Amino acid sequence: MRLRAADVRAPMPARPFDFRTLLFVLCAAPAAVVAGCGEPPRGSSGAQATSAGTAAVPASAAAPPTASGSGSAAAAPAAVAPARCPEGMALVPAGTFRMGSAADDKDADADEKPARDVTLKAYCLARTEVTVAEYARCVAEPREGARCSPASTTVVSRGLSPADVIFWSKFCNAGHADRGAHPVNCVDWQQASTYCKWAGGRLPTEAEWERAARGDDGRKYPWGNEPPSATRLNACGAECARSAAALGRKDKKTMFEGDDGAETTAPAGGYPAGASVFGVLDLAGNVWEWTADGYAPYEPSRTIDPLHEGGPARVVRGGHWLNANPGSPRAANRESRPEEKRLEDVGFRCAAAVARD
Ligand SMILES: [Ca+2]
Ligand SMILES: [Ca+2]
Repeated sequence: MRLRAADVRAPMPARPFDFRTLLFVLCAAPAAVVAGCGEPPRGSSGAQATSAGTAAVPASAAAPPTASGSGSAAAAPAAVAPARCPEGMALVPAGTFRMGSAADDKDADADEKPARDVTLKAYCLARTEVTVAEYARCVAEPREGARCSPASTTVVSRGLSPADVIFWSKFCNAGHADRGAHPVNCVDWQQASTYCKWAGGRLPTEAEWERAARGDDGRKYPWGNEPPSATRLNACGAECARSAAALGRKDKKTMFEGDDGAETTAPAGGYPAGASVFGVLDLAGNVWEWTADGYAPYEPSRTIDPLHEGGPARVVRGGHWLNANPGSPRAANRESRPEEKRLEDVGFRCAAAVARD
C-alpha cells in the first residue's frame, strides 16, 4: 500500500545553491587542517568562471598540492592559501577515514565490507540536495557542454506496471509549483551528472559521500550513533503510518515514533539536527543520492580517492522518505540503481574542487 502526496508540509523558502558568484566562503577549518588540503579529486574540471557567472571553481583549485613534508629542513614552509568552497558547499578537508563496515557488524550488508582506511583529497560538498528550482535553472539556461533536460514528471523504470507508474509519478517533484524547494527527483544518473557539470562541479564519489556522512569517527549516522528520530531526518515516522492508515493499511512499520512533518519529500535542508560533522544536511533520508561510482564490490586495494568507473548500475546513498528500516539511512549503507531510471526516491547533490587564492 502506498502513500499519498497530499499534506506535505509547507515548503521552506528556497535557499539557492548559488554557484553563480565567485563569492566563495572562506572555510572554517583550522590552519593545520587547511594545510593538509590537497588537490581536488579526480573528475574536477577546474574550469574558470564564465562571463555569465557560471558555477565554477577556479582553475587554481586544480593545482597540485605543495610538497609539504618532503622538502629539506632548511627550506621555509611554503604558504598555503586557505581552501575555500563555493557558496552553499561545505569543505571536507583532506584526510583518511575508515570506509565500509567491520566484518562483525551485524547491521551491515555484505556489500559494505571489508572496512578499510581510505584517503581523500580535500573537496567541497553541497550542504543540501539539489532542489527542483535549482535544477530548473539549468534547464532554462543551458551552457556549452552542459545542457540539462527537464526533470521527469513521471517515473521511468522498466518493470513497473502502468498502474504503478501512474501512482509513483505523483511523487515526482518537477512541475509542482509548491515543491520548488524540495529535492529534484525523477532524474537519471546522467541528468544528475550533467547538472553538476553545469554548476561547475561533479557528482561526489561514493567515498566522498560516505566520509561526509560518517566523519572520521566511524559514526553510524551523520549526527552520530543515536537512532533516527523525527527531528533528524525525513523518513517514515508517525505521519507515514497515518497516511498509510488512511489508505486502509494499519500495519505500516515506521522508523521512529515521532512525526517528521513530511509524508513524501521535505524541502531540502529542513533537518538541522541531522547535520553531519561537516554541516551537510539530509545525507540521511529525504531522497537517495546518486554518486559517481558504478556499483561493484569494494576493492580493498584501492585506498586513495577510489572511484569505480562506469555503469550500468550506480551507487545511491542515504535512504529516502519512505524508509521504515533504520538500516537504510546508515552512513555506510549502499544500494544500486540502474543509471537510466528516474525514480521518485532518488535525487542527488554535487561536489566540487576546493579553491585557493
Ligand atoms: Ca516523513
Ligand atoms: Ca538524502
